[in-house]
Amino acid sequence: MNVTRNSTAEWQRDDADHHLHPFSDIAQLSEKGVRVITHGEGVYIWDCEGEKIIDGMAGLWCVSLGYGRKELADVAAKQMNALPYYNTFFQTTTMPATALATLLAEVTPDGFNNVFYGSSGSESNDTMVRLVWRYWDAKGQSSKKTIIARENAYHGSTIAGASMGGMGYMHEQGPLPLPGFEHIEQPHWYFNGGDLTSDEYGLQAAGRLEEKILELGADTVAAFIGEPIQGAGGVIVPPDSYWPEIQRICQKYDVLLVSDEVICGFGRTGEWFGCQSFGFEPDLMTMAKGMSSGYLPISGVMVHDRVVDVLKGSGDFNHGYTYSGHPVSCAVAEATISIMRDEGIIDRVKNDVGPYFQKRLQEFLDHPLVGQVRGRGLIGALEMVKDKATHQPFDNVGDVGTICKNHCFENNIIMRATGDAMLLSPPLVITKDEIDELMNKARMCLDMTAKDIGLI
Ligand code: PXG
Repeated sequence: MNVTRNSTAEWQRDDADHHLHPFSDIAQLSEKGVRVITHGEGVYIWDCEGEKIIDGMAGLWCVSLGYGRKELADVAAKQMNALPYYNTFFQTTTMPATALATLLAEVTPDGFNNVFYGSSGSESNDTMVRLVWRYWDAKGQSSKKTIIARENAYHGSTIAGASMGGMGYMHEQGPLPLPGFEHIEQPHWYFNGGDLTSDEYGLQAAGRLEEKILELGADTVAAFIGEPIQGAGGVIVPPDSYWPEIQRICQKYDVLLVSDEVICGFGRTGEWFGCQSFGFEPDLMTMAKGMSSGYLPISGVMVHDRVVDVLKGSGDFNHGYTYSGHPVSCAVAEATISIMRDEGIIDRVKNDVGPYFQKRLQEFLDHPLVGQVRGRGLIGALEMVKDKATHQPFDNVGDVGTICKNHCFENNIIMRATGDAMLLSPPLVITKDEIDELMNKARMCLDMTAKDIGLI
C-alpha cells in the first residue's frame, strides 16, 4: 500500500478511518479531526499546518529533556545498529540493561539497588502487584493480598492499573476494580478539608488508611500505593503532614508502601523522586515517562533491599515481558538520566525554574476563575471554581475545563484539563522566558473562558 496524502484533511480522513485513540469518543474525534504533530524542538512542537505550539504538558508528562535532543537519537541509532533487541530471560542480559540498572541504583534513594523492567507505567504497576504478592507468600503470610489505593488516583490502563486507579469513569467500563483492590479518600484539602488547616486535614486523610486497614484486617492487606502528587487526577498536592503519617500507618500494620513515581519521578517535583520531596521512604517505586524523557517506551519497578532480600529466598518469579530491559530503550534511558545528572537539571528545577514557575502560577489567584493554585517544582494546577469564597465547584464539573482546553487548543498552547482544573507539567528544560510565554498564553485562555461564561 502506497498512500500519498496531500493535505491535513487527508491525514485526518485516514486517521478517522483506521486509528482508535486512547480515552477518546470515536465518533466525536472523527468529526472534529485530529491534529497531526510532525516535529519538535525544546518546549515546542509543530503540526502539519506549520503551527508552532508551546507544550505545557511535556507530551504526556514525559518529555523532560524537551524535544530534539540529538544525543538521544544518536544513542538509539548506535544501539539499534549494534543490537536492536535481545531479551533478559534465560540467564542473559545486554549491556544497556545492566548499565541502566546500575545507574538507577545510583540516582534512587538509599536502599534501592534493584530494578524490574517493563515498557509502560501500567506494566510497572502490574509488576509491582505481582512482586508484592510474591513477597508476602515468601514471608509465609499469603493472606496479605489486598492493595489499597486512593479515589481519583491514576495508575494505568491495564486491568490491574485501572483497578488500582480510582477513576470512576474507568471502573464503569468494566467489571472493575478487580476484587482485592480498595480505595480511600484522596488528600484534596481544597475540596475536602472544610475548616481544618492543611496539616490537620492531611492527618485526617491519612487516617482513612488506618480505618480501611482495620476494616479489612491487617492480615489481608499487602500494600498501599499512591502518587506523591496525583497527576492525571488534577495535580493534587497533599498536605505536608500526609505522607509521613501514611508511612507511620504502613509500618504500624506491616503494609508495604509503594510510591507511583511515573509522573513525579526524575525531577518533576525538584528532587529525583517525589517521595523525597514529601519525606517518605517507600518499599517499592514504580516509574516510567521521564525515565527516558519519553523518547522510547520503558518503565521499571525499583525494589528496596528489604523486599529483595525476602524475594531472594523464594525461587522463580514467574513474570516478565518480551521487552523487559529492551536494549535500545535502556540505552536511551541511561543517556537521559546521565544528562539529567550531568547538566544539573533537577537542581535547576528545585532552585531556579521551579520556584519561578510556581511564583508565576500563584499570580493566577487574582483571576476571577481561579480558586486554588497547586504545585511543586515544574508541575502545577489552576483550579477553576464557581465561588472562590466557598470553594464551590461549577455545577457541571468539566464543562468550564473543556471550554478552557478548547481555547488552549486553538491558541497553540497545550494544557490538560481535569474536571475544571487546568494542569501544567512542561519539559524540565524550560527557560524563564518560555515560562512567561506559557503563563501569558494560559492567562489569555482563562480570560477567554471567563468571557464565555459571562464572568468578565
Ligand atoms: N502511573 C501514573 C502516576 C501515571 O500518571 C501511569 C501510571 C501509567 O503509565 P502508562 O505508561 O502505562 O500510560 C500513569 C500514566 C493524562 C494521562 O491524561 C496520564 C497518564 C497516561 C495517559 C494520560 O493525564 N499517566
